Amino acid sequence: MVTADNQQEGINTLVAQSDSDLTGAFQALNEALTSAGRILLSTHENPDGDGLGSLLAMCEYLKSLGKDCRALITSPMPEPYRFLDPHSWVERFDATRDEAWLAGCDLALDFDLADFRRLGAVGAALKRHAITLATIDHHPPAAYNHGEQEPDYSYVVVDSNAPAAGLLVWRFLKIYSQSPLTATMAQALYTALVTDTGSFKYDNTNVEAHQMAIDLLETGLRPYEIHKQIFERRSHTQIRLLGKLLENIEYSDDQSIGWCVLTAEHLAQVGARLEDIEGFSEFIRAIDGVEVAALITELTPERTKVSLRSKGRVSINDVAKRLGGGGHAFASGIVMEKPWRQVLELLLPLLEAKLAGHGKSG
Ligand SMILES: [Mn+2]
Repeated sequence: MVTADNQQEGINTLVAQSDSDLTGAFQALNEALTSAGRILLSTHENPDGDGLGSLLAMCEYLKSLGKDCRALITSPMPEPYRFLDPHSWVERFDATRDEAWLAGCDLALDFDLADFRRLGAVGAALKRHAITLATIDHHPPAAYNHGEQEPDYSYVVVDSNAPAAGLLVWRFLKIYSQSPLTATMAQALYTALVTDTGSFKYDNTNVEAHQMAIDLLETGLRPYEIHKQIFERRSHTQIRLLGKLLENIEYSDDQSIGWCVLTAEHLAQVGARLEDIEGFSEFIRAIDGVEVAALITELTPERTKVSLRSKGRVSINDVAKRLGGGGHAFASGIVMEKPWRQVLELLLPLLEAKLAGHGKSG
């Protein structure tokens, strides 16, 4: 159901709840984009294929409409996704250079965000200048961390059944774009889709994911060319880090929980960076008998990142939320301001309790 709260206080908020009828929300967003002159696009810190693919497809569309549109993110552009951005539209936000431009925006549209804090410096600047906010997302509302600092969104397009935010962008473009998808748009959207569905493997893969794939392939897109760019570019550093992971996987007594701690020292020993860890938590989940996988990464002595993955018997985003994070039912994350040992002590009992409540064997 689409509910419109736009009668209240002049706020035009449209929220779709757990189904895919986004007609009203899309329409409101389309009107906002059409009337805006200057539009900022962004996505979360450490952006992934979904955030960047969604953003770049929309960026190309808006530029084709003649909009003064820029893509500013709080993190550097990750190397594996540079091929999506032949014109280098994605820029790392630089307050000195960009704040004056940002202050003149009519609208800021973010993708795949879930938590406003994940906009980093871009979000802080948007708040300073009270820019009108819009989001296209597929995180379940329960995963949202509405801190006190969370600003009001004027346009909300959220469908938690969508396997990727990019699927919502694809739907939007199929309705409103007057021209067919270009090769670069199709490539960006396909990347969003394959990264968030684990190449059509994960539980979120549905009929529409495949319908979208058909539509994108009909533009002439070559899936393997994209697959190679994203999934077959493991660096030697990454393989050495994978070695560290394999040496350090631990299990609960019944082996239903598998976890690994990668410390700053492990990373330093092989010369790896944090982005080299991408995909490792799925690797632990793939082990026979493991129901829940946790990858604990030491960011600093006082800051720890946790990636949680579930095989589907139990959801883990409630555990993530209890510790201050969030995400999808079977793929969630947390960044905690604690040393990794403390994080592990808090996390493991919560996961054990979760699995105990669902029967550990069978
Ligand atoms: Mn996503």
